[in-house]
Amino acid sequence: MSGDLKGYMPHKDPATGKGNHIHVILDNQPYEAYYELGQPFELRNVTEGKHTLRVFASRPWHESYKNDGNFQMVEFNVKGGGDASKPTTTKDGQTMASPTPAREGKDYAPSKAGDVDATRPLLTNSRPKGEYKGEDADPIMIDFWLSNAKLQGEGGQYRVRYSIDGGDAKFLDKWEPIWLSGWITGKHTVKLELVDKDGNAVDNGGYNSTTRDITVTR
Ligand SMILES: [Cu+2]
Repeated sequence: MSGDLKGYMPHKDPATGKGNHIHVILDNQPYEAYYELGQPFELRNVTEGKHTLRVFASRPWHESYKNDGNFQMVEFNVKGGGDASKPTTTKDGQTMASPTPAREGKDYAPSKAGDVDATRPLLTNSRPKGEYKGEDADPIMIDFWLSNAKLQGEGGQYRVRYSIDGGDAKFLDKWEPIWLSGWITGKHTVKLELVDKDGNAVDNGGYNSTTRDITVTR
């Protein structure tokens, strides 16, 4: 589903905490939301090396607009960057990339740009992410951005494969969000990958396969 972006204006309604916003993705990390374009979006403590930023406009419920041109990726280099043992954050302290090495017994790879080619098929994972509470957890939306690739249901040769909690692979053959119900309380993983018609992973700098950890509470 696309939509008319004419007059699109990001803004968080203070009363509801919701509104149109831009999803901003550092490297291949979960996105952060950018609501107020009148204020700069700052990245703090970005580590040394090559990075990418990806951005696209989204709706209050986090579904991305899939219009032509509603996606940009830029690459940039940081010299003498931040402290890798601390997270990369926005100016408000939202995490854009986790610190390395271990936190909570988990190993994180340093957040660096992959060897990504902006002209090749690229799957950008958008939702789900983070914590879901109460009615927000039923259903939970899976949504992604797709560049330079057409899915099978739309006359192309690619498929998006997903699995929940390491379970059976399922396929998305249209570029549109799906909503899944029936999540039990606790932690879950959602893996999303771009594959070709034979089910082989289509790599692009490591960005086309992502696993997100989410938490469902009631
Ligand atoms: Cu969002």
